[in-house]
Amino acid sequence: MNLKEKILAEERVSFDEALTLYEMDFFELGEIADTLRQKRHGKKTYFNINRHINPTNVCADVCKFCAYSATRKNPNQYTMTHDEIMDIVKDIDSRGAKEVHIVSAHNPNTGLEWYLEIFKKIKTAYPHLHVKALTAAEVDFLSRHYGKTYDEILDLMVAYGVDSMPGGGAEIFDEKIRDYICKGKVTSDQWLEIHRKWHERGKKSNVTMLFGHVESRANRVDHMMRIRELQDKTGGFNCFIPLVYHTQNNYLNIKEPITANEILRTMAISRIVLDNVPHLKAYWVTSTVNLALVAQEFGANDLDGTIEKESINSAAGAKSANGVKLEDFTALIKNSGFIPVERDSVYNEIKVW
Ligand code: V47
Repeated sequence: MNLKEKILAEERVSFDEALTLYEMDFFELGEIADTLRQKRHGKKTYFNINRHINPTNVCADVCKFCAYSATRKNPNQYTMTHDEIMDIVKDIDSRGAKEVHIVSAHNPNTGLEWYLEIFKKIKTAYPHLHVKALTAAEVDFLSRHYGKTYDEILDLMVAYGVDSMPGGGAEIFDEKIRDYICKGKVTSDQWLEIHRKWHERGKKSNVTMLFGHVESRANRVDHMMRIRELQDKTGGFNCFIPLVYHTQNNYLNIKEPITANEILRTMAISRIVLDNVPHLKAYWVTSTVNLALVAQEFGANDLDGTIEKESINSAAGAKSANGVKLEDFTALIKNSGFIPVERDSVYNEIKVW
């Protein structure tokens, strides 16, 4: 059996095999990933009506790739009050949002309650809204800063109403690359440990990979392998999200952005390697809407959502600051030959548009 036949027979690929997929004919690779996608999801492309809120950009950590943190190239510090956050939530709830995705920088000045109380306030006023909040990087920061164990922070998250964890902060698991791009932040083992513990609480999460900077193809495949290994044990990851690195306003100083060809290959390979993670998200914020639409034919079955406002990636040059209108989003998916299916945060289908 050659590698293509092996994948189509749904046999698992090794690290070396996954790496050789980067050398495969571009369209053949896309076709294999598309076949696997269609076996699981047909022509359905999932999205949700969501809003990202980034309540503070004041950060105790220093990641070279980040343009959002106020302590680096962005001198404009801000920290929202809970009332300001609740005003945003009120507005999006009135317009049909189902999920609020809350991720902050690592602000040492707010107190732990500022981070947690907001979830209780949202769940009390809007119990039907799904709160996706606190990356493993934030969990690690809060644990270090407030002298609590990961278990204690995760239990507090459950108690205060966090429904699921986003996949941010994973970056690239390879320790050497990680040391170079985000030294001092949550380590790879700690990131995976936090998600394992979250899954052990019966909760779901996502997992990202930041690529297109200084990492190699082997580093990407290694990242996927570590996810696959944990997923075999817990089954708690809903979705894998490869985030395309944006080059502006940060200290990595990458002159040549990654090519569309390499992005699509990486999407396709993640569909093949991550045979135990059901959903693959083409996060249009980092890939552009156009490429995300093409990625639907390279294994992706989820386009995130309307987002409305986004601060982290747009600070680094992504054209995502104001989201996409729902009518435009669904029309784009339809016109590209796929079926737009609105989902909730844990992939129950809400409406076929
Ligand atoms: O972890 C930071 C990335 C992430 C840059 O779980 C950058 O559903 C590109 O994790 N270029 C935050 N990316 C966003 C995130 C996310 C987004 C959408 C959905 C979900 C989910 C999670 O943004 C960070 C970091 O990897 N990031 N700087 C940059 N210059």
